Amino acid sequence: MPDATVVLHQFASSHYNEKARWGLDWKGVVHRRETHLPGPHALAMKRLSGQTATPVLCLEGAVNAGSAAILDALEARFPERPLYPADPALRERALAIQRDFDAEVGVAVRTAAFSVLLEERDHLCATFAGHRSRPVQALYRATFPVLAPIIAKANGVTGAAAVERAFERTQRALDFVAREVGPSGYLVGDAFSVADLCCASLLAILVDPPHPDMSHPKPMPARIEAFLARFAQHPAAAWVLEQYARHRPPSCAIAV
Ligand SMILES: N[C@@H](CCC(=O)N[C@@H](CS)C(=O)NCC(=O)O)C(=O)O
Repeated sequence: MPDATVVLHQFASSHYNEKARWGLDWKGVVHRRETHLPGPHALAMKRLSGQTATPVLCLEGAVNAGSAAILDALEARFPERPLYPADPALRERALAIQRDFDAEVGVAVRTAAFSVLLEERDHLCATFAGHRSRPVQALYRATFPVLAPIIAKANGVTGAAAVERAFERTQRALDFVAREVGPSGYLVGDAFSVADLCCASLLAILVDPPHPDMSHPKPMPARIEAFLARFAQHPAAAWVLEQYARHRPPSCAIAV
């Protein structure tokens, strides 16, 4: 696949963006990544796609906004290594799981994670701006007193009750995965599908998988270690790590 025709506009780390990266890498699609800084990204995304959220995938002239739309476009254009089950009932089940996780779980996990990340601004800056030059990182870090309340609001960190609800929803999502994974080790049918990719991506921030696209910058502050420790013993955490070990390919992104 020629490189210049596939460009992923993304945030570093970021679990919805991880869904798109995993889809591209699963399909073996060579692509370029434009990594935006949260905050300054908004204008560029709005111009490109008419909305501000990442991920956005430019694929052979078409602009696809949102992780589910991106996986759908990839599945249509690159049917090899299918992510959608062939059986219509299984496919509907897999897509329904994706819809629920996209709508609720990704949002809740993000609120839970940001409630801690906002207390660790150097770590937050390293996570989202670590790929930038030192002066840009310093500038980004310097804007945090202004940006922090905006980031908090945008990520649902609006008070103790909201954060508690987010942790509860996160816990229920982990319980769902532990309950639903069948004897095959997969959520739907007996093969890796969009359901597994979606759930593993959106829960990855809870387990720090050893993949360069998602692992926390090291060393991790004690508060981040404590956040991860909350989930470490859950069977779904082991399942997420297993999906990464067995089904998360190395990046197909080309350096520019
Ligand atoms: N439902 C969307 C959610 C995307 C989303 O919430 N993206 C976040 C990063 S995790 C974002 O770009 N937020 C900034 C914004 O919306 O301007 C998807 O599945 O892609």
